[in-house]
Amino acid sequence: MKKFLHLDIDAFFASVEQLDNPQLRGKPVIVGGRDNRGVVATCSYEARKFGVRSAMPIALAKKKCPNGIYLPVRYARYEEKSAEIQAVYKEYSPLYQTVGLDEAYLEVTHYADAVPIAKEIKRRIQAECGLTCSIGLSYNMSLAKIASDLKKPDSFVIIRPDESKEVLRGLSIGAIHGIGKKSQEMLEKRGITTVEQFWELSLDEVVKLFGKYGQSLYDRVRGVDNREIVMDRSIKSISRETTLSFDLFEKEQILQVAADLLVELEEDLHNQLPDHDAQTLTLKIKYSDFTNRSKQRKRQSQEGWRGLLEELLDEVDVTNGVRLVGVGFSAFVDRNEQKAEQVRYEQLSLFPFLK
Ligand code: TTP
Ligand code: MG
Repeated sequence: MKKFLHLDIDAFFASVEQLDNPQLRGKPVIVGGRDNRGVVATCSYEARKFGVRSAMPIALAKKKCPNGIYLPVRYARYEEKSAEIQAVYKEYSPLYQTVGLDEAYLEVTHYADAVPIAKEIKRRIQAECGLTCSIGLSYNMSLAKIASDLKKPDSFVIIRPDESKEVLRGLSIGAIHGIGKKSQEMLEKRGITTVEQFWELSLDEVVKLFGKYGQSLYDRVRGVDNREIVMDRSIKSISRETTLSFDLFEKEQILQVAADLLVELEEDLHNQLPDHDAQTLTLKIKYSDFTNRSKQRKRQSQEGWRGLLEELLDEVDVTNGVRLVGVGFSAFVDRNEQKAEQVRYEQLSLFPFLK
């Protein structure tokens, strides 16, 4: 039987704000939209007591919680924290799947006892990142997620095989991943609000209601989920650019700017995708007439980025003046996977000698 952890940071954006500004701790903090427009991205648990929720219009939140502290979203900061959190849990398993900025699944079957591992990850995220999280541990991904949600915030819940049926029986249907708001409303019209009521539907009925997702939902409400971890491939490219304070006409000067950006970009790559190498470099130029040009090339195995950057720049005309320079990386490859391939290949090529 496999083992999975699901980890979810508590009130993520709001917790980061409370971490960065101690005066906000213990207070109702609402992060989202500017002024009275827009919606709540999230809010601290203190604000949830007033009935404030994610996706609620800010204007309504202000009615429910007039003394709340309303803050704008600082996405770049949350990404930074997200990278810190990932760096911690990735140490524990090569099989992880990140979901958004603050959630992840980890397969931990290789540990004889995954309980101390879960506790250690939780403790380290608190100590090293300053954030609390909720962790669920179970024998499939769906149940691990249900477990992490069950006693949020700052919780650790295990659902063992002989417990899953009773846990599921007590849930409302919205707790099942894959049953969103619309599906909930549709089911409610049929008088179904709990998992226990959902159990009464036949497979045919569920497939009629949910089409191609029917089978997996039918299984999930019964604690069956055969999904495997899908390694994260969500970041397709990263880039850095800068608008110059005056137009540049000299390649040498433009190269200097681009080379400085390249150094920052390499740092970004290291922070955001610590286990990955980029294969492709892009150079982006915006001319003084605001037209854009970009050039992209794959790096030869051990060629330096700087040399490739010069090559790309050599191929663009700058005589009309350049107002913006950008560089980007794409086509990422996982270094560990490359190593694994190599090992596998070496083992294969050894094979004839073993015969
Ligand atoms: P969630 O994990 O759903 O929410 P949360 O971490 O704020 O609270 P908790 O897990 O304790 O219930 O989402 C993670 C972040 O994603 C959240 O901090 C803000 C953002 N988000 C939105 O921007 N809009 C939304 O509708 C939701 C649900 C989340
Ligand atoms: Mg969360």
